[in-house]
Amino acid sequence: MSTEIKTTCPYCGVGCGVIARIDDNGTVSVKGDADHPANFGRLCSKGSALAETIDLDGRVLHPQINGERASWDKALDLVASRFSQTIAEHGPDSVAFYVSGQLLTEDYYIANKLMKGFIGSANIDTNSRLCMSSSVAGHKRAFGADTVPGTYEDIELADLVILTGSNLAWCHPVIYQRLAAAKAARPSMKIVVIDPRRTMTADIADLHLAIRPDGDVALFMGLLAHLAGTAAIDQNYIGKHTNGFAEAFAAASTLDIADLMELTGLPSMQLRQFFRLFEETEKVVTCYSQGVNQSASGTDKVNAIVNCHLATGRIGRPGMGPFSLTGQPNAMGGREVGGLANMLAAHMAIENPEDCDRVQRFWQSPDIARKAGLKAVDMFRAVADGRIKALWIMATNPVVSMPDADAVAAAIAACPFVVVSDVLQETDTTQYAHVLLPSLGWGEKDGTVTNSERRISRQRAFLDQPGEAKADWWQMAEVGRRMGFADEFSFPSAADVFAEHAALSAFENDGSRDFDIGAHARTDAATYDALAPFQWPQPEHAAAGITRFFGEGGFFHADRKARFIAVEVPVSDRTNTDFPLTLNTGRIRDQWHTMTRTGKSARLSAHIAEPFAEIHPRDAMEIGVASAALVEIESPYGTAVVRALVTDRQARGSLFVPMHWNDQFAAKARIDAVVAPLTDPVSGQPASKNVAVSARPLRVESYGFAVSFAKPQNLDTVYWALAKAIGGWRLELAFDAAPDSWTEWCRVHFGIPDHIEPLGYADAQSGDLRLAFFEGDRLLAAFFLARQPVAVARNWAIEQLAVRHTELAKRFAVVAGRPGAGRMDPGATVCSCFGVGVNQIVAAVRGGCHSVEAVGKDLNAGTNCGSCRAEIRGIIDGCLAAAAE
Ligand SMILES: Nc1nc2c(c(=O)[nH]1)N[C@H]1C(S)=C(S)[C@@H](COP(=O)(O)OP(=O)(O)OC[C@H]3O[C@@H](n4cnc5c(=O)[nH]c(N)nc54)[C@H](O)[C@@H]3O)O[C@H]1N2
Ligand SMILES: Nc1nc2c(c(=O)[nH]1)N[C@H]1C(S)=C(S)[C@@H](COP(=O)(O)OP(=O)(O)OC[C@H]3O[C@@H](n4cnc5c(=O)[nH]c(N)nc54)[C@H](O)[C@@H]3O)O[C@H]1N2
Ligand code: SF4
Ligand SMILES: [Mo]
Repeated sequence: MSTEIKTTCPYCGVGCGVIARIDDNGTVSVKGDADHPANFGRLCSKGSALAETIDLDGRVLHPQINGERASWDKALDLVASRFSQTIAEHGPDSVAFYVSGQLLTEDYYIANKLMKGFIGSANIDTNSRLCMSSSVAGHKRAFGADTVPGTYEDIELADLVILTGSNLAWCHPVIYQRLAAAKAARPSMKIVVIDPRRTMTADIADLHLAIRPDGDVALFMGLLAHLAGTAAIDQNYIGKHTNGFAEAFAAASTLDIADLMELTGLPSMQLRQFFRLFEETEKVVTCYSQGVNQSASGTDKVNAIVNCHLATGRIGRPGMGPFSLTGQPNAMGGREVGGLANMLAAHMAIENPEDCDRVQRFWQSPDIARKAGLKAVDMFRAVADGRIKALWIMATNPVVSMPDADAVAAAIAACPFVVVSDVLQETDTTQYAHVLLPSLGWGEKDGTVTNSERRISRQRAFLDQPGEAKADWWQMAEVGRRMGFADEFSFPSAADVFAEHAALSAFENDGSRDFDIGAHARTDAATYDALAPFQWPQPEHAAAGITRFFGEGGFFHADRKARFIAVEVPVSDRTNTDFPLTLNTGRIRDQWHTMTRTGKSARLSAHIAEPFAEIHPRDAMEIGVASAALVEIESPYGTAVVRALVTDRQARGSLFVPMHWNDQFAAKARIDAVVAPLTDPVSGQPASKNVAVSARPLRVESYGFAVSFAKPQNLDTVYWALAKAIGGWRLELAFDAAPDSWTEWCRVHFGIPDHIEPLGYADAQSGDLRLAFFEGDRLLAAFFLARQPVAVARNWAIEQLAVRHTELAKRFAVVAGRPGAGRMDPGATVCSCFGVGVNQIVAAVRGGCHSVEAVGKDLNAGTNCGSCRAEIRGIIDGCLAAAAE
């Protein structure tokens, strides 16, 4: 017997349906939900590994005050009284909430209601400021509301899909799979990828435009000017449904082809090819993500794109439209409840007094915020300079993810009262909490999320609630009650919160507000339980179905027309030659943000196990960093140390570093410590993709690699990076001086008992040293040291943690650091579902498997979630090209 529960993946904004299956013995496994309209059964590597991340290791299970266990009553009373007291003494703007697009809609609704309606301040902002706020601002300028017009189906129906500032293959893998399948079925479909880097996504592109950082506004201005002179322009749509075309066109036509080449860094041939493709293809969808949003010109980028769709009337019809891909599972739900400091609730505007009155009437609240609160970067500045004296951080890890992260850490450390609600005991942020509240995590909590295509799905609990952990909405509601608003925050369950949220969306809504889910205003426990995924809008009495906006106009400005925005080319402020390089930051396939969940999975950690900087071969040569050496990256704000990954996928003059690593997993790889707190002037979103930095090699005396059964403790070397491995941990190291005894060093950090003597090998001349500690036939730790980056077969070494070493010869093989005869080193993991390494794939290709399918037949690689198929194709192409030379 087993139970199956339908729920939604807690990672990216694709919002895939997941079926969790619990066996009688309590074992949980997950698979894709074939009935869910976002994924139709597909999952990516992260979704497939969900069951590996739900253990209670490292969880916070009881409330704590100053590090001491406390009861919920005591903790909540303290939070309520400190917030009330601070407000009484210093006014409502002296407190703040910093929340997250990973909260469920119900959590988010309560947080926003408490701050805006009852505390009476708009000082609630969210990590969506770092993620979606430029899209929100761009939508509001163009459409009069924060509306995503299209659906995922449009991406499949299009004849041209433009992906700009999106690494879809790694960040929205199931949309990528849907796109790849559509193209395979209909090869005439064209894909254009616009990204300074040649990413895995670029591998399915017919055209890759390696644009200069922040060249996007110019590119789409050029496109608008080009379209204006062609039959693609839709005068009828422009005339009937829009304003401001003449001004936008005039602004766009100031650039000639030479300007465009200069500003975008693209050859004229490619520019013309791109312009012509857009001109000649009616069904075009432009998907964009953080390469667009996270920029000092992010809002203008959004509007430059939207302008081209409005000018051609290619919006809101099947296969057509601009498409902002949301990052977090509930980025959209957060926008619906008004979780940003400059929004109100249910897509109503904080700057509109009628909206404020309406929300206040609905909430029957004593007060309502009537002006925007502080946006994330400004909020933490206000914490730093003492204007904000009480702060509640929920479901986000700002010490890792905020720009100028060291200053953010210092601000939080100095704040008189800090509450953190998280699922983990130890994160870079929880260490600063005066009150740490244990939250329920995925699988334990109930609520809803909205994905990129406006589809609302249930997350359902299928696990027992661990320890004393409680839902985030409950924590906030309890504090609201204790601050004196008992009636307004008495919600028996998440279903009641959802029903109130739905009712507010329909309240006095005559169709002038896009967000209306009035059909669900009477949701009760039973209907909530059974709620099937649905797309909004769904006003009362409206039937569920595929929904699109704006095909026939109907925008949300007062005149019901859209606005063209006359964007201008951003001025570059790169004058400081001390920081000549551009730092671009982003994501890798198998880690999620600050690694608090994906970092628990050995399988996911095997894909890329340490922080790195992609660097162009010529830049590497000029700076003097060899491949696999360590590189130190510096800006006026901070420094980071990561591994150099020399590759011509990276453009000259830029570095790419992932945002994931933090102080729990590496010595000094919080890249946001280096990122400047520069923001887009309209949206306030940080420009995390174009940061002026310098880079230099980090000179070290020796490099190390280790595998250890026990988690390595108290690491303090110039460089270390820790990752979970099957059977234990793997550790990359570098030393700037040798300790007195390497054996002792290993004992201390790997927890090796004194009675165990290592098997060892040392070569004083080369500096090579290897130590292996066995307890009986089991390997406890193996340590490899060299003057150059250590060349040991990593995955093979990790496997030694799990096998029995009964023969002495096998133990010596560990010291030798390489497999014995007849045993291949699998190499770095490419397919995390089946644990297939690069060396195995290369061998299969040499053995005659010349397609992704053939490799799949031979090794299973790429046949489950498919997230690695682009990489497998790359390996095949690389091998075949090498063979042809
Ligand atoms: N595996 C994984 N998936 C995730 C996440 C994760 O942590 N891990 N996080 C989720 C979240 S919250 C988000 S917001 C999304 C983000 O999803 P994406 O936006 O696709 O991911 P990023 O890697 O941040 O950035 C995308 C690309 O923008 C490019 N870029 C940089 N500068 C420019 C520029 O000036 N112009 C253009 N056109 N492109 C540029 C970068 O080179 C990068 O390849 O991913 C979601 N999915
Ligand atoms: N340099 C650079 N910086 C970036 C970005 C970038 O591309 N480059 N991207 C930005 C973007 S788009 C985003 S979205 C942010 C993401 O950055 P964060 O939001 O800081 O990243 P997460 O690791 O997702 O943090 C979520 C936290 O909530 C906890 N958590 C998990 N589930 C729950 C729950 O149910 N309840 C509670 N209370 N806590 C929970 C996790 O343990 C973790 O500590 O980073 C931003 N920062
Ligand atoms: S694409 Fe992957 S991470 Fe995103 S929702 Fe689907 S399974 Fe989860
Ligand atoms: Mo994000």
